[in-house]
Amino acid sequence: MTAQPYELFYWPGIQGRGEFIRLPLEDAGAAYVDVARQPEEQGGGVKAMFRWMSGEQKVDGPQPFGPPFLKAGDLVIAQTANILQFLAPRLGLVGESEGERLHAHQLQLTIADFVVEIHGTHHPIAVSLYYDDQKPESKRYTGHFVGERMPKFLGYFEKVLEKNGGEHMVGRAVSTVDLSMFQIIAGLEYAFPRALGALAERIPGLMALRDRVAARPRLAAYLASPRRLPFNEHGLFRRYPELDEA
Ligand SMILES: N[C@@H](CCC(=O)N[C@@H](CS)C(=O)NCC(=O)O)C(=O)O
Repeated sequence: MTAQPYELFYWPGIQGRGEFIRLPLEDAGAAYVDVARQPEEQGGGVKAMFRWMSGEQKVDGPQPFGPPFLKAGDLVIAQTANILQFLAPRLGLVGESEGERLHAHQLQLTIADFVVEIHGTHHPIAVSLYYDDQKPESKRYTGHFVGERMPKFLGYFEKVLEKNGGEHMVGRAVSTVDLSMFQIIAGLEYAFPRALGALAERIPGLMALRDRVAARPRLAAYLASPRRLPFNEHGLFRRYPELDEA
């Protein structure tokens, strides 16, 4: 653990990829500041985040391309899976062995692949365009996502969980991967209630894992607090009913 609080940099109004970092920090009761959600007068806001991304703030190493990124002491690191690989051993959220840590990272990278495809459901053509400007393409993309890719990814994660004994995605105790799986299921349930409902009986292990993670005392308190931003139509998981019918 660093002596100073961790500083998390992420867009202030959405859960997005930042949530995959908030969850382990909250679960471990770690001291952290969600910098862009702090007032500008206190060194917060989006401007503070951009100073690091533009290189205006000197970084010992590459400046982050995009959020989330984490400052731990003098170290500034980006990429969700990379940040989790750094945090997990420090927060007691991965086992000791090299194999287990590599497998946790492997799963985290697969989750990152899935996240890109989830984002594509509302932005299949260009990140720079609004959803309203790519609605027909979103509907077509989401038909394939819901019919093929979502069952393929979730079926894979279900098998991984089952093969590992059904309690945890990796190792013998809760890890950052379990927390990320919670977020994936919670997000898909928000965005695609019909499609996830139809799949639920094929992924009983993941549904139960979601409930166990949500019941962890520090996470339950976090989820009920104003620190947990509600899902909305600006983030990664968006509820557009017309897409859930795709
Ligand atoms: N692979 C990166 C993706 C980071 C990313 O796409 N961040 C988004 C917010 S969730 C962003 O604002 N990116 C800036 C951009 O793509 O221009 C990760 O997993 O952290």
